[in-house]
Amino acid sequence: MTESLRPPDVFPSACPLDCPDACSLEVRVADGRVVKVDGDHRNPVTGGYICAKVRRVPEHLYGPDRLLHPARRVGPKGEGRFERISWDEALGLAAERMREARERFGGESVLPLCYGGSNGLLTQDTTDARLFHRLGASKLARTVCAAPSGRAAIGLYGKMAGVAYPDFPKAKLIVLWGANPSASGIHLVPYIQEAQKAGAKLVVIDPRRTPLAKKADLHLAPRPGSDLAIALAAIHWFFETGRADLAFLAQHATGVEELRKRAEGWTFERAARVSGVPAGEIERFVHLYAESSPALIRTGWGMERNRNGGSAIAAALALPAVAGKFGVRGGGYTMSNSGIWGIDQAPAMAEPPPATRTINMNRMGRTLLEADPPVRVLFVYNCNPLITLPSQEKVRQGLAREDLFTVVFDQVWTDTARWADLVLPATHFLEHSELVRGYGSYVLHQAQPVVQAAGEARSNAEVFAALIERLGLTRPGDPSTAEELTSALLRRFERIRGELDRDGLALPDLGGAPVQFVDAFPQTPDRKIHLVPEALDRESERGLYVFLDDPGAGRLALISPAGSRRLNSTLGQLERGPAALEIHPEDAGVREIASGDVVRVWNEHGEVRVAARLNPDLRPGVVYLPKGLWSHNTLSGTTANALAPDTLTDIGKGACFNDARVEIDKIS
Ligand SMILES: Nc1nc2c(c(=O)[nH]1)N[C@H]1C(S)=C(S)[C@@H](COP(=O)(O)OP(=O)(O)OC[C@H]3O[C@@H](n4cnc5c(=O)[nH]c(N)nc54)[C@H](O)[C@@H]3O)O[C@H]1N2
Ligand SMILES: Nc1nc2c(c(=O)[nH]1)N[C@H]1C(S)=C(S)[C@@H](COP(=O)(O)OP(=O)(O)OC[C@H]3O[C@@H](n4cnc5c(=O)[nH]c(N)nc54)[C@H](O)[C@@H]3O)O[C@H]1N2
Ligand code: SF4
Ligand SMILES: [Mo]
Repeated sequence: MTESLRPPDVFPSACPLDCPDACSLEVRVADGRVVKVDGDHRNPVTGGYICAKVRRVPEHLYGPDRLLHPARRVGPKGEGRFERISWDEALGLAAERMREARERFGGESVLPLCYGGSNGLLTQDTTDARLFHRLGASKLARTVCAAPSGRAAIGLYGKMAGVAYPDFPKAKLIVLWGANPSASGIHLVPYIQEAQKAGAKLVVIDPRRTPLAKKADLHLAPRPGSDLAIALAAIHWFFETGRADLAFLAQHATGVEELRKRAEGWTFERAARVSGVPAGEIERFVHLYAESSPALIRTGWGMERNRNGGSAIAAALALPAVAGKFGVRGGGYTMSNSGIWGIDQAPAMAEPPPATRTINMNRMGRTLLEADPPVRVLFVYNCNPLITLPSQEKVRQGLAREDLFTVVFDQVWTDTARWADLVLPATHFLEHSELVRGYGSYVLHQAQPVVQAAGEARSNAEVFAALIERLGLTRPGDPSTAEELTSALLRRFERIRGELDRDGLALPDLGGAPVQFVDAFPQTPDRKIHLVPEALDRESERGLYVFLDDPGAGRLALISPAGSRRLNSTLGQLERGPAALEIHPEDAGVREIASGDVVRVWNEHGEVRVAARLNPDLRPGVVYLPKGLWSHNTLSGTTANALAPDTLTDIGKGACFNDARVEIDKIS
C-alpha cells in the first residue's frame, strides 16, 4: 500500500482554537489526509512550534470518535444509541422540529447554544445568527468566559490595545496575575524568559505554584477569589503614600477620588487576612511594582471566575494608571487583544437580533428545567455544554427531558452528543475556510481548507444556510459561501483584505507592537480611563470594588483552570486515562488520603469520584481538577462542573467555576 502513497504536500493554515496565540500552521497532507501538523514562522510569535495537543489533530480528524454522518437517536436519551440517516432527512427533521416549536410555542422556544471560542470569524455569528434571528429564537448571553474581564476592560479603557508579546522583554517587572501561559498560551513563555534573562523581575499571583511561579522572584498564593483585596491594598498604598501619579490621572482619568475612597481601609494587613497572603509579601509586591519601570501586568482569566471576578480585574487594570506605568514600551497591561480589529459580524448576519428573551449560558441547567416558556428545541454547536457549563447535574437533567428536542452539531461524539436526538457532523478547521484572529498575538489569518471533509461532515456555513432555506427564511443577497461571508465581514477593511489575499495574514492598523498612551489610547467615548465606570458600578449588586466574602469558608476551594492536554473539552476524546484530583499534602494528611486513593469530592451540587494525587505546589485549602475532563476520565462520569455553582460574577454575569467549595472523603 505504501508505494501508492503520494509524497506529502505542505499547506499553510492557522489554529483558531480558543488560545491567545493563533499559531500559523504547516500542515502535511498525504493521499488526501492530514498526516502532520506543526508550526511555521508566518505568525512571528509562533516561532515554528506549536503545542503538543494540536499536534494530535490527525488523531482527532480520523479517530474512532469522529462524527462522519448525521444520526438520529433510537434508544432512550443519554444511552448513546443512534442510527445513521441522510443529510436530507437530518436537515428535514431539524427544520421540521424548529418550525413546529415556533408555530406551537413561539420562536423563543428554540434556543441556540454555542460558545464558539474555538472558532474563527466565519463559523460563529454569521449564518447561524441569521437563522436564529429570523426564527425569532431566544438569544444566548455567551458569558462562560471573559465576560467579567471584558466588561471591566471595556468599562475602564474601551478596547485599548494591550502590550504585545514581543514587547514583554522590554519590561523590568512582569506580573502574571491569574494566568498560566505554560499551559494556556505557551508562546508567551519565551518572551517572559527573555525578559528575565535581561534582568526583569517576575511576580506570579496564583493559588498554585505554576511552572512560572517556580521561576518567579515572588509568588503570592491567594485564596481563590481574593485578588480584589490585594489590588485594593496596592491602590490604597499608592494614594496614601503620595506615590499615585496624580498628574497622569488628572490628565487621563475620571473617578480618581472615588477609586481612592473605595480603596480606603485596605491596608496590607486587611488584605492579608482576606487573601491568606502574608502582609509582608503583599508589601514586597507593591514596592517592587512602584519601583520598576517599565512594569507590565498580564491579567489572565483565572482571576475572573468567582464572585469578585469583575471588580478584581478592574482593580488590577486600574493599577497601572494609578502607579503611572503607561507611556513606555513594555509598560502597562495586557489582557485580550481580540477587540482591536474592530471587525464586526453584523453584515454577515444580515440583520439585527430580534427583541426576544436572552438566556445566560451559565444558567443552562436551570433554563432547561425551569424556563417559562420552556425551551423545546435546543441547537448545540461550537460548544460541549454537558462538560463546560456549571451545575452539570442540572444540565444533564435538562438534556434528559423527554419533551426537549436536542440537536448537537459537532466534529466528534462528545458527552453532550450522546444526549442528542439528532447529531450532525461538522467539518474541522483544516476542512473549511476560516478567518482566525489571535487575542494574544496581533495577527489575523485567512485559512483555506487543506483536505476534503471526512465522511459527510459539513461546515457551519453550509448547514445553517441549508436550514435557512428549508425554513423558507432566505432573503435575496444573503452572503452564504465562505467567500461571500469573508467579503461581507471585511467590506470596510480594504487594507486587511488586500493583505489577507496576498499573504494569508494581516496586522492591525496599529501595527504589531503598540505602546499604551503613546500610540494606543482608551477607546471610551471621552478617550479617558474611567476608574469607577458608572455602568459597572450600577450593574454590580453592592457596587464596584466591594469585596464579597468566601462562599464556603472552612471547606476546600476547588479550582478548575486549564490543563495542557485539552483545549477546554476539545481533544478530550483522545485523553482516555483517569484524571486525578490534586490536593495539598496537609489537606490530604488530615483526611488520611495518599496519592492513588479514590476519593469522593462533593457538595450541594453534586459529586465526583476520582483518584487523588498529592501536590505540594497547591496552596493548602485549594484542590484542583483541570477543566474540560470528559466523563470517561472519572469514576463517577462527572467532572469539576458537577461541583461548580451557577452563581454569577459581580459584573458581566460570568461563571463562578472557582467558587466551588467542597468536602472530600476517602473511599478506598
Ligand atoms: N492547554 C490549554 N490552553 C488553553 C485552554 C485550555 O483549556 N487548555 N483554554 C483557553 C481558554 S478558553 C482560556 S479562557 C484561557 C485561560 O487561560 P488562563 O488565563 O491562564 O486562565 P485559567 O487557566 O482559567 O487560570 C489561570 C491561573 O489562574 C489561577 N487561578 C484560579 N483562581 C484564581 C484566583 O482566584 N486568583 C488568581 N490570582 N489566580 C487564580 C489558576 O491556578 C491558573 O494557574 O486559556 C486558553 N488556553
Ligand atoms: N469547570 C470549569 N469549566 C470551564 C472553565 C473553567 O475554568 N472551569 N472554563 C470555561 C472556558 S474558559 C470556556 S472558553 C468554556 C468553553 O466551552 P466550550 O465552547 O463548550 O468549549 P469546547 O469544549 O472547546 O467545545 C467546543 C466544541 O465545538 C466543536 N467545534 C469546533 N469547531 C466547530 C465548528 O466549526 N462547527 C461546529 N459545529 N462545532 C465545532 C468542538 O468539537 C467542541 O466539541 O468552557 C468553560 N468551562
Ligand atoms: S492551541 Fe494555541 S499553542 Fe496550540 S496550536 Fe493552537 S494557537 Fe498554537
Ligand atoms: Mo475561555
